[in-house]
Amino acid sequence: MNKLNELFNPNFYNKPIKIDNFNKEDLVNFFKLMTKIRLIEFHLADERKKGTIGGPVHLGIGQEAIAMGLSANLESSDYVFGAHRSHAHLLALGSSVKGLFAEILGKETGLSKGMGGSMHLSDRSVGFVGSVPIVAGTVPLAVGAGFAAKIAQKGNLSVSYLGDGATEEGVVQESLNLASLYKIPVIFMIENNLLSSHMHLSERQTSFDCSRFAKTNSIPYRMIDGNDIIEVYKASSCAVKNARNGGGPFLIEAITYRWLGHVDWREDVDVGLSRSIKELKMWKKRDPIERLENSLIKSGLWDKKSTDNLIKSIKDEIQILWDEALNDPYPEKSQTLKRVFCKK
Ligand SMILES: Cc1ncc(C[n+]2csc(CCOP(=O)(O)OP(=O)(O)O)c2C)c(N)n1
Repeated sequence: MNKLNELFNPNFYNKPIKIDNFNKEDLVNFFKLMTKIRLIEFHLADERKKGTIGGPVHLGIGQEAIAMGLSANLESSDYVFGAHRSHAHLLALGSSVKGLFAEILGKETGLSKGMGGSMHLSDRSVGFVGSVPIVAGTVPLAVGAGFAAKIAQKGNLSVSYLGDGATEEGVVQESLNLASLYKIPVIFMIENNLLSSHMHLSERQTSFDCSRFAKTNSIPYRMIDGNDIIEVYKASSCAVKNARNGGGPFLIEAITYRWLGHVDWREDVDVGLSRSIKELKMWKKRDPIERLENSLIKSGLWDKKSTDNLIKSIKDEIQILWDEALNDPYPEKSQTLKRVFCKK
């Protein structure tokens, strides 16, 4: 079996990851933040199920290593663009958990002042320009921001997170072409989780490999196991150096799998042709967080008791911030005209 096929096979890449020669303190911090992001998303899943959250939430549980590994290489002066499933993209940059909670609840104290909900997030203080639900809608915006960064010559770059489904939009091909032609410092991070809503990649494309679009546009690329934080970190570091040194765009295709279905708390194992509970269970063995935890424990840097304590303290913090957000006020209705409708 070649590497490409292996990467899509849930039976491979489930062992502890290789952490030798990597900064141990960073690894523990990665583990802590990824665990926090996951618990936050599980909390949101529960609250959505209970009905406390009114709007839809698209959760990326299982994909945490991608945002973590890339964000650890970025500066707050960079321009990061997400999509409809962007809680991790935002949180891995160090954004406010309370701000996210309040936004999802539609509160005045939310990151977008309660006007956006889960799919319209923005926090410029950490470099997160924004996310929108229109699939691939942010890809050309990231290219534009990268172009502006190139002209400004301050060494900044932009990031475009997109899914395998988004690569089916024509605007992605136009964006790749333009980025390559003008050597724009933009990193295209494809989170290839094999699914677009409920449809498997094999029903939508002639190949599993989305990085072929980089090849046809002469863009350097890496195709990696997206559930291995070290692989993501290294590929991202290479892409970031390339962009900051004037090398232009870089595409990373990170193979992963989401544990929950397209939207909200359900697993969607009973819909779609290719997602079964059996397949989901196999992919869970490739859990990016557990694989890192096992490596840390094996190296004597961590132990199970510390994980238990960590989970408890994160859950307590989540509850406090959630309760605070629940008690915050809703924006005045009149604010919609000021904040959503733009009149010149
Ligand atoms: C232009 C557009 N077409 C269709 C949709 C409906 N839609 C929302 S998410 C989604 C699937 C996107 O799949 P992918 O890019 O692989 O990301 P994933 O959801 O797997 O993270 C679709 C088709 C949309 N929001 N925008």
